Amino acid sequence: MNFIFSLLLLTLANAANSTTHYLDWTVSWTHANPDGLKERLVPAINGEWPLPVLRVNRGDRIIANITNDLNEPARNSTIHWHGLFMNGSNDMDGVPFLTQCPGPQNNSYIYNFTVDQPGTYWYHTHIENLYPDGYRQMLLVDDDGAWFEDLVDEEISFTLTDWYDTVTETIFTDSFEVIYNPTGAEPLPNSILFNDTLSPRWEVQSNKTYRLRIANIGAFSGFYFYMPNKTFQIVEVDGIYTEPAEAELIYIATAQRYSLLVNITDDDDVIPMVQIADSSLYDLIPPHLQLNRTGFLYVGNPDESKFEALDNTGIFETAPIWNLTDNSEAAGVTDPLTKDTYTSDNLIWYDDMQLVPYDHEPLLEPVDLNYTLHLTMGLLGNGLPYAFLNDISYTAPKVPTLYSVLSAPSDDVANNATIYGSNTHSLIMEHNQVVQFILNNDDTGKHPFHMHGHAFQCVQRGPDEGQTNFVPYNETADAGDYPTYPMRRDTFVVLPNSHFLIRVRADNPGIWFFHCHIDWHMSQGLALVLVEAPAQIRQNYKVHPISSNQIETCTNVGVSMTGNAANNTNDFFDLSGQNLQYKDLPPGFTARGIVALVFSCICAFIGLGFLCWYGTTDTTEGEAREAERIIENELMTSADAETRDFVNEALHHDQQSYSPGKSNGYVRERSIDSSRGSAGNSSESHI
Ligand SMILES: *[C@@H]1O[C@H](CO)[C@@H](O)[C@H](O)[C@H]1NC(C)=O
Ligand SMILES: *[C@@H]1O[C@H](CO)[C@@H](O)[C@H](O)[C@H]1NC(C)=O
Ligand SMILES: *[C@@H]1O[C@H](CO)[C@@H](O)[C@H](O)[C@H]1NC(C)=O
Ligand SMILES: *[C@@H]1O[C@H](CO)[C@@H](O)[C@H](O)[C@H]1NC(C)=O
Ligand SMILES: *[C@@H]1O[C@H](CO)[C@@H](O)[C@H](O)[C@H]1NC(C)=O
Ligand SMILES: *[C@@H]1O[C@H](CO)[C@@H](O)[C@H](O)[C@H]1NC(C)=O
Ligand SMILES: *[C@@H]1O[C@H](CO)[C@@H](O)[C@H](O)[C@H]1NC(C)=O
Ligand SMILES: *[C@@H]1O[C@H](CO)[C@@H](O)[C@H](O)[C@H]1NC(C)=O
Ligand SMILES: *[C@@H]1O[C@H](CO)[C@@H](O)[C@H](O)[C@H]1NC(C)=O
Ligand SMILES: *[C@@H]1O[C@H](CO)[C@@H](O)[C@H](O)[C@H]1NC(C)=O
Ligand SMILES: *[C@@H]1O[C@H](CO)[C@@H](O)[C@H](O)[C@H]1NC(C)=O
Ligand SMILES: *[C@@H]1O[C@H](CO)[C@@H](O)[C@H](O)[C@H]1NC(C)=O
Ligand SMILES: [Cu+2]
Repeated sequence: MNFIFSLLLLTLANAANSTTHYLDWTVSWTHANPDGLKERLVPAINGEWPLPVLRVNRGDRIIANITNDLNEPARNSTIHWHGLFMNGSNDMDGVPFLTQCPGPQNNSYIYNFTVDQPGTYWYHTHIENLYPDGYRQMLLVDDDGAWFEDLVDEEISFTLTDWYDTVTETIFTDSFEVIYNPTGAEPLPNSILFNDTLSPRWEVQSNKTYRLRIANIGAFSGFYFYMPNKTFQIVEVDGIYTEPAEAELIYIATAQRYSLLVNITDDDDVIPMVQIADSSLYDLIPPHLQLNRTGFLYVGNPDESKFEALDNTGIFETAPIWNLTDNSEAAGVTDPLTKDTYTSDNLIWYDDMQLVPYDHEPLLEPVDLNYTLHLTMGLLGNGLPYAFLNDISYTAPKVPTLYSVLSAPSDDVANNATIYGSNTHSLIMEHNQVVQFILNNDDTGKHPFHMHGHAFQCVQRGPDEGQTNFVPYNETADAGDYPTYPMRRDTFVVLPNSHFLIRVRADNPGIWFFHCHIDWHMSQGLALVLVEAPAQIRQNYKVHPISSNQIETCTNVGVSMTGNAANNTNDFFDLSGQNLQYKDLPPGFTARGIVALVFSCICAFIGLGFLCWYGTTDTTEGEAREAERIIENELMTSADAETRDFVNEALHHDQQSYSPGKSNGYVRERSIDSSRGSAGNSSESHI
C-alpha cells in the first residue's frame, strides 16, 4: 500500500512544469572515422554524427518528427527509445512489424510521448542491422526528486561501444549469415570506443562528487569499467534507482546503463577510467584489436607525462580487481603476476543481482503465468546459422502485431495467440498477471536479454557454467532463496550454459519485444513477442486512435495495417501464406555433421589449423570459390539425394551474397543443437 502510494505522489509531484521538446530530425548518411583507422558511412541526424545526446526532465513530452533520407544504401528507419515504458503509447515504441510499419525513404514518422521515468536511457533504430552503424545515442532523464540529488555536484555522461569499420548489413550478408560460419561465430569489432572517441579527457574539481552516467550502446561487446584506486557507488541501473552499492568494477553488457557516484579528493590529479572488452565473447582475439581504452578525469593542469604514465600498461596491476589466485595456475601460468594473467576472464565484477531497488518493490507473488524458454543456436536447412527460443527463430509477420490486435474482429480473437502467427513466438499476458520467465541458455555465450515496456524483477541467476555442461533452471536447487526486493532492470545477462528467472507484472498493455540485445543474435531471430493485455490495448486505442501519420507510413512502405500475421482479413485463424523460418536440416543430417565437414574442408584448404580465418583480407575471391567447390564436391559425393538437394540449395543461396575480403570471420567450437523439432513448415512461404 505504502509503496503504491509513494509512487503516486512522485507522479503527481512531477506533473507540473513539464516542457515539450520538438525534434525535427532528418537522418542521412555521412562519413566518420572515430577510431582513426578507417573512414566509413554512418547515419547522421541533421548532418551530424555522433548523434545528439537527448536530455529532458522527468514529465516532459518529446515530439520527434523523423524524416528518413537514408539513400545509397537505402534503409528503412524507426527509432526505439530504449527503456521507456511507453505506457498508453505502444505505437511510439519504434519496433518495425511489432508497433509500427518501417519508415521508408522520404517518409516522416512522428514520435509523440511523455517521459515519466527518470534515469539513463538511449535511443536507437530497431531496423535490422542498422544501429551498430552508429544510429544510436544516449537519452538522459533528469529528476529533481532523485534520492541522491543532494549528494551530486556535477555530472559526466558518456557511452561505451564496439565499432566495426564495415556497414553492418554487409558484414551480416557477406560474412556472418553464410554457410562458412556454421557455428554462428559473431563478427569481431575493429575497435572499441570511449564516448565514440578514443581517450577523452574531462576536467573535474576536487572535493566534489560526480555522477557518471554510462551506457553501453554497442552491437555485441560487454565492457568492464573501473577507476584504479577508486571505489564508486552504484545508484542507478537501467533507469531504476538502487540503494547505494559500493563497487570497484562493473560489467556493462550491450544496452545496459549505470549511474555511479564518485568522490574527487584533494589527492587526485589524473584519474583513469578504464574500459576493458569482455574478450570471452570473442572466439578469437585478432592481434590488432585493442581490448581496452582509457578515458581520463583530471584536476587542474597536470603535466602531459602524467597521462602517459597512466596508460593501459601501467594501471592494470594496481587495482584489487583481479582474481589471480587459482585461475593463473589452472591456465598454466607459473608467475601469477605476468601480463598474461591480466585478461578480462580474471576480473572480479560486481554481481548486479546484489543490487536492491531504492523503492523496495517486493518480490512479485504469486505467479499467474510461467513461461520456460530454451535458448539454442543451430542451423536451418539453408545451411545458415540461426538462434532459437523453444525452436522458434523469430520471423516478422506481414502485418505489425499491434495492428493485428487492433483489426481483430473481437477481444476474444485478439486474445488468441494463433492469429499472430506461428513464427513470431507471440505470448499472451493478461492484464495485471504476474508473469514468470525462466530462460535456459543452452549456449556457451552470454546473452543480455532486453524486455520492452518493462523493467523486470531479476529473481535468480545461475552461475557461469563454463563451456561444456548445460545446467538449466532446477526448481529444487534454485528456488527458495529469492531476494525480498529483487533488482530490476530492462536488460539482464544470462551466463554461459546457465539460466535466469525473472518476473514482471503485466500492467502495461502493449506489444513488447523480448530479445537478446546482441545485434547479431537478434538478426538471427533471438526474440519473442509479448502480447500484453490485448483487450486493454484495443480499449486504449478506441480513445487514442492510431495517427494519420502512421497510416501514411504504412501506405508509403506498402505494408498492410489489417489482418492476422499472414495479412488475412477474413478469417483470422487462416494463416496460409504467413512468413516462416527456413525449413529444418534434412533428417539424419545433423548440424554437427555439417559443422565438421565445413570445418575440415575450409581448414584443409586455407591451412590454418583448427582455428581458421576464412574471410580475412588475405583470402581472395578465387580462394573462397575454391573452398566452396571442395565443400560441394565433398557433400555431393558422400551424401544421399536429400542431402544433395540441401547442399544445392544452400550453396546456391549463399553464392548470391558471399564476397570475401571484407569479413571479420573466424570460427570456434560452439554447442550446436541438432535435435530441434520443426517449427518451420515447408509447405508455406519461406523468407
Ligand atoms: C516533418 O518533417 C517533414 C520534413 O521536414 C515535413 O515535411 C513535415 O511537414 C513535418 N511534419 C510535421 C507534422 O511537422
Ligand atoms: C523497407 O520495408 C519494406 C517492407 O518490409 C521492404 O519491402 C523494403 O525492402 C524495405 N526497404 C529497405 C531499403 O530495406
Ligand atoms: C501529441 O500527443 C498529444 C497527446 O495525445 C496530443 O495532444 C498532441 O496533439 C500530439 N501532437 C502531435 C504533433 O502529434
Ligand atoms: C560524449 O559524447 C557526446 C557526443 O559527442 C557529447 O555530446 C558529450 O558531451 C560527451 N560527453 C562528455 C562528458 O563530454
Ligand atoms: C578540499 O577539502 C579539504 C578538507 O576540507 C581542504 O583542506 C581543501 O582545501 C579542499 N580543496 C579544495 C580545492 O577546495
Ligand atoms: C594506485 O595506488 C598505487 C599504490 O598507492 C599506486 O602505486 C598507483 O600509482 C595508483 N594508481 C593510480 C592510477 O593512481
Ligand atoms: C563520498 O564522500 C562522502 C562524504 O565523505 C561519503 O559519504 C561517500 O560514501 C563517498 N562516496 C564514495 C563513493 O566513496
Ligand atoms: C589492454 O590493451 C593492451 C594493448 O592492446 C594489451 O597489451 C593489454 O593486455 C590489454 N589489457 C587488458 C586487461 O585487456
Ligand atoms: C577466483 O577464481 C577461482 C577459480 O576459478 C574461483 O573459485 C573463485 O571463486 C574466484 N574468486 C572470486 C572472488 O571471484
Ligand atoms: C485459439 O484458436 C484456435 C483455432 O480456432 C483454437 O483451436 C484454440 O483453442 C484457441 N485458443 C484459445 C486459448 O482460445
Ligand atoms: C515454472 O516452470 C518450471 C519449469 O519449467 C517449474 O520448475 C516451476 O515449478 C514452474 N513455476 C510455477 C510457479 O509454476
Ligand atoms: C536438481 O537439484 C537437486 C538438488 O540439488 C538435485 O538432487 C537434482 O538431481 C537436480 N535435478 C537435475 C535434473 O539436475
Ligand atoms: Cu545473444
